[in-house]
Amino acid sequence: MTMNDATSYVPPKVWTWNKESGGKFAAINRPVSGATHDSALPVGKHPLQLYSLGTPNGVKVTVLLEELLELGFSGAEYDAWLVNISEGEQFSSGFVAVNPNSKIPALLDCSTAKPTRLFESGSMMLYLAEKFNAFIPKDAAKRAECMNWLFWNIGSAPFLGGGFGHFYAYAPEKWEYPIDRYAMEVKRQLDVLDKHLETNRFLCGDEYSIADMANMAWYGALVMGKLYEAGEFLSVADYKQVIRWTEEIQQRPAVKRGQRVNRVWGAEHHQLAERHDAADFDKDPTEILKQVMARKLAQKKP
Ligand SMILES: N[C@@H](CCC(=O)N[C@@H](CS)C(=O)NCC(=O)O)C(=O)O
Repeated sequence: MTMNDATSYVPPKVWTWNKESGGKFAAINRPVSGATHDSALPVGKHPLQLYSLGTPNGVKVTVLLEELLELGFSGAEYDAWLVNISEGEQFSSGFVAVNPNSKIPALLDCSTAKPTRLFESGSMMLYLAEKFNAFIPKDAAKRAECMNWLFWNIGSAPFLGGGFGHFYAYAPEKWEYPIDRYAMEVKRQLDVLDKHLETNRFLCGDEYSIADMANMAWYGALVMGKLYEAGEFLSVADYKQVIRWTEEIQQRPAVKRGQRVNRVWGAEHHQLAERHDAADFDKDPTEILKQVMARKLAQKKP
């Protein structure tokens, strides 16, 4: 049966895992959690150890870390280790100990008496913003608004990524029903942002905050045509305020740097497989990727 016979599919009484679902991530999808293999995570010299990949959820955190460093917080120095999710590296015993949910990003704060583990990008952003008291409004009403837009992002982006992106770009076939359903929802979300940004420079007024960083990683990338090659399909040019907001934030040096970290696809000068030092941004990205791959290969050898 091809999936376009979907109308003839009758779900069994009890779902069982008897075949791969197909599509880009089928080989790593499992209906159970936990580690698939024993492997410790590498630990570098900095207070913060990030295990991630340059997807929108990863970029939220690397942009925030680069913004904190730009403000001069040396406690935000970090090692960003590459986690190759299509190779199943998020299922190593070391990774699962930091994030039992096996998804990037995962973060360890080694500056606390006992290292503090963090999973979920929103949790990390709030933790870091509170730790350094930066990029989060001090005024209670504005802070509440910042939380509104941060949590809006955590709730909404899965419809963009797991819903629209999955069916438009990654599913083994194109099906009209899910593409229609999620295109409608994503356009509605863009409209929510667009209307709010008509009267607000940033998501919580004049203050650039973690709410902007979280949403930029998803909706900014989308309107720049950098997600799922869906700019034209979703008529992103219609969302003029989202574009105005994106263009302003994209000028920030920390945003430019943060978007490169743990990115191993696209134009070479936009990549940086791992970041262990501020000077890494000036190094040859191909050379860094080669070194990272060689280390991973050596680790796998018995
Ligand atoms: N709600 C999570 C979502 C994280 C997430 O979905 N990460 C994806 C990459 S963007 C992942 O690691 N996928 C690997 C997998 O599903 O096995 C967060 O915001 O941190």
